[in-house]
Order: sequence, then C-alpha cells, then structure tokens
Amino acid sequence: MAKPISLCHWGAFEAEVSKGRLTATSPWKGGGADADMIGALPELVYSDRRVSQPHARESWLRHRDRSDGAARGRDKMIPIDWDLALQLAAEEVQRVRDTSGYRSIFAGSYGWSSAGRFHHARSQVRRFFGTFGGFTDQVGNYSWGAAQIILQHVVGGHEAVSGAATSWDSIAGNTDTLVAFGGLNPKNWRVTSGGAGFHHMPDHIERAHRKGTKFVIVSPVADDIPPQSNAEWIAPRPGTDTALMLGLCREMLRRNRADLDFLDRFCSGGDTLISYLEGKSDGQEKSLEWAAGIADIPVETLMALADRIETGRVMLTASWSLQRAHHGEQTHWALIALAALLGQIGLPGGGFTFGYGSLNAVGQGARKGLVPSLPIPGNPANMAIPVARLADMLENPGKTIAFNGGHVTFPDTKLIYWAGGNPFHHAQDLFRLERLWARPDTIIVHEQFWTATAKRADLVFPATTSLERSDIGGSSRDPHVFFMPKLIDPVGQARNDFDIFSDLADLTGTSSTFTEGRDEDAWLKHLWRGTEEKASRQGLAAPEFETLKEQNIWHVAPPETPEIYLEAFRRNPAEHALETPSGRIELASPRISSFGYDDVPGHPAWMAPAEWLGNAQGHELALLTRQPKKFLHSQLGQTSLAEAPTICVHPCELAKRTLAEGDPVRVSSPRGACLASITVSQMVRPGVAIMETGPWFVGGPADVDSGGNPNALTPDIATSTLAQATAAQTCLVTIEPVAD
Ligand SMILES: Nc1nc2c(c(=O)[nH]1)N[C@H]1C(S)=C(S)[C@@H](COP(=O)(O)OP(=O)(O)OC[C@H]3O[C@@H](n4cnc5c(=O)[nH]c(N)nc54)[C@H](O)[C@@H]3O)O[C@H]1N2
Ligand SMILES: Nc1nc2c(c(=O)[nH]1)N[C@H]1C(S)=C(S)[C@@H](COP(=O)(O)OP(=O)(O)OC[C@H]3O[C@@H](n4cnc5c(=O)[nH]c(N)nc54)[C@H](O)[C@@H]3O)O[C@H]1N2
Ligand SMILES: [Mo]
Repeated sequence: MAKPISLCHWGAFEAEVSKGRLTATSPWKGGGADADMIGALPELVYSDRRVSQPHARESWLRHRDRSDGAARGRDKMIPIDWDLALQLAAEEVQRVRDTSGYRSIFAGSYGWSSAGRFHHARSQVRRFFGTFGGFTDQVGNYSWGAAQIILQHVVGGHEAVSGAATSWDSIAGNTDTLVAFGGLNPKNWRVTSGGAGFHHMPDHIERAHRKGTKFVIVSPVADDIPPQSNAEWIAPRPGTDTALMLGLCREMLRRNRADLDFLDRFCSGGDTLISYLEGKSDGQEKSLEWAAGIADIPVETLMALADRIETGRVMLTASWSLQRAHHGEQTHWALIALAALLGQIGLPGGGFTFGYGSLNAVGQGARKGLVPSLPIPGNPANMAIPVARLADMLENPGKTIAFNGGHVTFPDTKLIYWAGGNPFHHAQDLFRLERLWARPDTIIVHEQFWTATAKRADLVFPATTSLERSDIGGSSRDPHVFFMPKLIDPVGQARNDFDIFSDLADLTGTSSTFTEGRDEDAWLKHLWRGTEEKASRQGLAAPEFETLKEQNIWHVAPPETPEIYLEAFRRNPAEHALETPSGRIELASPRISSFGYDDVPGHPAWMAPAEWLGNAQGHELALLTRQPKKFLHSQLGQTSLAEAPTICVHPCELAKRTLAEGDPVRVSSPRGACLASITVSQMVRPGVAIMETGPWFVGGPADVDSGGNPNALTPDIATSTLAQATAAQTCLVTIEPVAD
C-alpha cells in the first residue's frame, strides 16, 4: 500500500504509521526536502516537551487577575481538566471585554503556526476574536515588514516581496549577471510558508550557471551561496548595502550608462534621486569611493562590479535580511533605483526580485491562489499595532506613534491570547519583553510544546500537530496542493485549535458565527469549493474533494509562460499603471516626503544605522542572526537536530581575545547577554559574528540567557517611523570567555 503523504513547512513527506504510532517520515520522492528535518517529525511529535493536558499557573489559578504577573515563568504550572480550563478562558475573555473593552484583548498572535490552511492556528485565533467582537491585532510581519511598506509607495504593492518574482526559467539563458545582496543561502530553501512539494532551488542555480549566468554575492558571509555557482564574493560591512547600491547608481550615471529613457517613461522622481546622487542636495556625491569607504571594501572591487553590471542582462536581488535592519526600507528602495537606472525591469531575466535566497520556491513559477485559506472576518475593534511593536505596546498604553502616514494609539492590554507563534523566540530584546510580559492580567497560550512562551503563560491549552488532524495545505509559490490526512490520534489530551475555539465560542455565545455550523470535514469541503471555483476561472479543473483525498496531491499545471515581474507594466505602462500616486515606479515619493519623518527622506538615501561597524567601539562585533539551518525558527529545537548554540567569527577575532575555538563565551550587548561556544570560519568577514536564531530562550539572572538565544542581545528598535518593522540585524556585541 502506498504510504500516506503529508506536508509541513519544511516540505512534503511520506509517513509510516504502525499500530497507530508514527514510526518514520522521509521526504516525498522527487520533492527534495531536507531529510534530517523531515526525519525528525516522529521525534518532534512524541517529544517529552509536548504539553500533555491543560495547565494553569499556580498563583493565577488562585488569584486570577490579581496574581503577580512577574512570577510568570517561575510559578509552578498545575495540570487541570479541560472543562475547567475552557471555563476559565471563557470567563477571562468576557471579563476583560466587559471591564476594559475589546481592544484590551491582544490576539495578534504572530507566528508561522503549522502547514495546513484550515487548522492554521494564527488564522483560527484571529477568526475567533473577529467573531467574538474584536481584539487588538498585529499588521505586517517579521520577515519583510519594512519592504511591505516601502514597496507600496515605490511600486504600488508588496507583491515583489510577497509573491511575484521573475522566474528561474526566465533567468536561465537570459541573465548574464545575477547580483545577490545577502546571497542565495541554500539553507533557507528548506522551508516555505505553507509547505512546498518542490525544493529545486539548487537545480535552478545550477542550470543558470551552466547556461552562463555569472553570480556575484554581496554578503559579509561567503557561505551565502551554493559552492557550485562559482560566485564572486564581495564582503561589505553589515548594514551598508544601501550605500553600495547608491554608489553603483551614481557610477552608472557618471559612465553615461544610466537608461534615462527608462526613467522618463516608467519612473517618477528620477531628478530628485539624481540630484541626491550627485550631491547637489546634501553636498556629498555618492561616488564609488564614498560607498567603498562606508562598506569598507576596496574601491577597485566596486569598479569591477560596475564594469560587470554595465553590460549584459542583469538581475538584482536582495535577501529579506537586508531590510530587517535599522533603515531597512532603504535597501529595497535603493535596489529598485539601481535596477531602474539599468533599465531592464520587466525584461526576461532582468530587473529586480526580492528574496530568491530567502525562501524556497521564490521564482519557482507556480499559479497563485489555488491553496485555500480560512476566511478571517474583519476586526470590529478596528485596532492593530505594527507587528514588532509588541513590547512598546505593553510598556506604553495610551501612547500614540506614527506609522506609515497614520497613527496608532497603543491599547491598555489586559489579556494576551497567543496560538501558533512564539514571541519568546521571535521578538527582540527578550529580557525587556519578559519584564513587560508581567503587566497584563492574564496570558493564554495554545501550544503543542512547552516553549519559552508557553512556560510564561497563565493558562496553556495543548494543541494538536498537523499530523493529528486532516487539512489541505500548500504554498502559493509551489505548484502542488496537498490533502493532509490525519495520521495519528492526538498525543496526550491535545485538541485542535479549531475545537478549542469552537468550545469557547459555545461558552461565549458566538458559536454560530465562528463555526458557521461546520465541523472539520465540512470546512475542508467548503474551502475546497472555493479552490474549484478559482481553478475554473483560470481554465483549470481541480479534482473533486474526494478525489483529492484519494490522490493526496494535486499537481497544478505551471503558467504557460515564465513569470517576468512588471512585464505587463513595461509593455503598456498606461494600461498596467502601478498603484502608486504617479502610476509609475517612484524613485522619489512626494507622499513619503509629506509624512515629514526625519528618519525617512523622500528618496532612497544612506543613513548610518544606530549600531554598525562604523561606530563600533573597541572589541565590538556586528552580530547577524540568521535563520537556522535545520530548524524552522524555534520549531525542531526540541529534537536531536538541536545543537549547542554557537557564535561564529573570523579566526582573527580569537587572537584578539585570547580565546580558542570551542571555548564557552558570554556574548553581550547593552540589552543583555547569552551563552554560546565560539567557532571560526574563513567565510566570515572580520568584525562580524554569526548566530542562528532558534535556541530556546531560558532566561536567567543578571539578564544572561543560558539558552543561548541571540534575541537576548538584539535591540527592539524600529526600522523607521514609516514601517515600524523589526531591526534585528542592527546589533553590536562583545564576546568574553566564561568558565565552562
Ligand atoms: N534576531 C532575529 N530574530 C528573528 C528573526 C531574525 O532574523 N533575527 N527572524 C524573524 C522572522 S523572519 C520570523 S518569521 C519570526 C518567526 O517567529 P515564529 O513564527 O513565532 O517562530 P516559530 O518557532 O515558528 O513559532 C511557531 C510556534 O507555533 C507553534 N505551533 C505550530 N503549529 C501550531 C498549531 O497548530 N497550533 C498551535 N497552537 N501552535 C502551533 C510551534 O510549536 C511554535 O512554538 O522570528 C523573527 N525573529
Ligand atoms: N532553514 C530555514 N530556512 C528559513 C527559515 C528557517 O527558520 N529555517 N525561516 C524562513 C523565514 S521566516 C524567513 S523570513 C526567511 C528569511 O530569509 P533571509 O532574511 O534571507 O535569511 P537570513 O538567514 O536571515 O539572511 C540571509 C543572509 O543575509 C546575510 N546578511 C545579513 N545581514 C546582511 C547585510 O547587512 N548585508 C548583506 N549583504 N548581507 C546580510 C546573512 O549572511 C545571511 O546568511 O528565511 C526562511 N527560511
Ligand atoms: Mo520570517
């Protein structure tokens, strides 16, 4: 009998189930998912860190909203039964609503949850509170929060980072040079939000390389590209890419290589940008010498790069990491400006695309919109904070901040409700968050595992994993839709988030609007009907639901021609005008200028980040916190894939600190510290330190995290007033030896 196939964010897999127990998982044949990550699923599902049954914090159980919130994470967690747990949660959400109002319920619940679109936990929690009457939500994301906002103003929408991408089919055979700022790191292709069938990015690179594409990577770390691409490596200081891009813009103008006709026909604001590049507006010409000084690389290296992009078909790409930094908006705006000056936007294999190196399936060229999603009703409380301003909200109830031309006034948060995310993984400056986390009356979490967040809750509901329920899953960037069969019974007393919310809806009187009278099976059928309709509008025949169930997979035919981002706009800019005020690509934005933010001028501009090697003192290093190789964020950290946390530096940094490879060290910043052991690599630029995100935050006295989570170090500052996004990559640290 064929093995059942299912899906997780790190790929499609075949499962072996024996006597009701998941015994083995391996990558779906031909899919190319990472075998270690897929193989860890049985260990994950049966981890002794599973939450076995509902739990409540001891003193909260006794004193409820009058208990000491500062004891979160230290108090004992007491097992309680389901009826009591549901009763307590229902009472609490109603009490807070009645005494403080809907906005005092914070249920933005940011996080990746699991693959599977119906049971997607963050969708379930937002649906529940939308039908309950309202809540405070979060807008934007940690991944590309700055790009999402700046791209609206520059190209009229965020598709260039959220979905659209010139496909690898268009690159192979057309692109002469692909310059990747932030690289094309193969580890990132192991995952796709929603889960993908194919993980073929290495093949795409190989194919382009064979067809003659020359790869240049601009990254402080050389391993940011597969070795077979034979790439040239340029290693700037972290956080200086904007200066490099602007220097190249100026150089193209100086060489009369800038496509002024393209600027005329397809862009607005070119003159403003050019005047800035020439130094007319601020007295500083943005020459290659200027850029080389900021990035601390030889000017000859940049001249050679300018020679290379001056001719031939050029694709420019930037990883999302670049904009997860102070003034991160500027990296993406400056890249668009450089692509505009080269004049190849909308041509095969030319122009710009964000994130080829950030997520599997970017540029895979799939049809969009055929994976269903759970409808989320509007939020009657009409309240949302920028996603990364969580701690600011807890610290400053009533404070008003500027955000993307508008304002947000922080609510007075009395209740936090989280399902499907791990803020004690994803947020910056975790010791600060921990202090502010003490403030709300009540914190309720649905979790599968005793994460750092679950441990710091008052009430924890055990949630099923996607293996314990049926679902439909896939990613809009990948050409498959999967039926995900329930493989095993729930572990312990775990229940589906949907069932937990259904019971809460019953208890709070919103059952009919939340469930709409459907159970899991009825919902899946209902969602599938939506897909069938969308497919037929695209001239495709989706299988019937029962057939999908039998087949496990629907392989969706790819689009007939390879996607080329902004191709239609280039063909007919009047008919396919962009959703910007000018209808064109905005190289200067009067609208952004009108906001009057002193940290966001009205055109792409270099501004030194708050912390970078240009203002480092003594032994400070620039810390980059990369996405983990074998985890998905904090997920899989409970398996044997977890390794002791490390910090990796260039070998020259050891001698400066009388340290030896493998030594235990304390890594410190003004925010806090964490423990790790030190490793070295010639692949890392001197002055730079690399840590993976993902180690489980433990905390500890004197703000030293014994778990080794680098977010004990990172600053919780915003990219800028415009996007208010995370700036995790802007971080200076020191390293010192500690006793073993
Ligand atoms: N320093 C630094 N910090 C970063 C980043 C960085 O580059 N540097 N990157 C940021 C980025 S881009 C992101 S996207 C975030 C990621 O941050 P998160 O998305 O919050 O991280 P995950 O570890 O994926 O957390 C998902 C949680 O949901 C739980 N979960 C999974 N499925 C279910 C379910 O069905 N039901 C319930 N109830 N729970 C479930 C998992 O057990 C896990 O604890 O981190 C951000 N943080
Ligand atoms: N295996 C695995 N893959 C993942 C994830 C995961 O958890 N595990 N998470 C997924 C998620 S949610 C996201 S948002 C994406 C994120 O995708 P990215 O943001 O692209 O991933 P990162 O690993 O943070 O960064 C990519 C590279 O950028 C380089 N870099 C960092 N700062 C700078 C800089 O200032 N200048 C230059 N030139 N380069 C810099 C680093 O060397 C790093 O290796 O990854 C996704 N892919
Ligand atoms: Mo992300």
